[in-house]
Amino acid sequence: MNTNPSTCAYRDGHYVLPPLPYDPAELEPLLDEQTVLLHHDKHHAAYVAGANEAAEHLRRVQDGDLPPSAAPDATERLAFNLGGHILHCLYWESMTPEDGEQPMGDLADALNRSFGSIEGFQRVFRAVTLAVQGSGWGVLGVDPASGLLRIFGICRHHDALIPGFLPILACDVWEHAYYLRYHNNRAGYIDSFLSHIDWEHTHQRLTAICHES
Ligand code: MN3
Repeated sequence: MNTNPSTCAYRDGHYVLPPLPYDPAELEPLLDEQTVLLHHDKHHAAYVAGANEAAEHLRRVQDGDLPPSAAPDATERLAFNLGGHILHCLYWESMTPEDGEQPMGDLADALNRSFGSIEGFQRVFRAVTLAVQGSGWGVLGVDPASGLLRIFGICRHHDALIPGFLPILACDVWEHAYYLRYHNNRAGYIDSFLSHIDWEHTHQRLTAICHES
């Protein structure tokens, strides 16, 4: 599997919807098949289409086919839809049908260094993700200044991110991600997500970032 969602998300001049890395029914009991299929085939696909449309509008501004006044709106739509596309690529790769996988090696060391313990990571991730107002994400990634792992709550797909932050794990807390199964119990969904994290691929993403820098 490609460990860098940003490279699996664009091909031949267009953003593309990658296939799910597992059979959608396999994520039971974390998520039901209907939720996964709707989420991937409708919601994620719509962000891909929206990112391509916004990028095309920006090309038309460059070429003089659209007035310069169209650029700010197209840029905002690109940020929203491209943020959604990249985070959804990461989301699918953040989960595994396996239950109770544990972080190992360098990733376990980084979590311990950054949060004191795996339990410390879980405590902060749960609290931050639960508190995201409205639609958004809980994201774990690398702080480019300190090299420590940090957790941020992101509103929508692109608000409240620091420059240079490199996400390696993402939990979607838009209601479309969990409402069919968990209804208003976001905390129950987050706890289930925490026990189905694909730590092996998260480790590969961290390794890829560390080797690039
Ligand atoms: Mn979503």
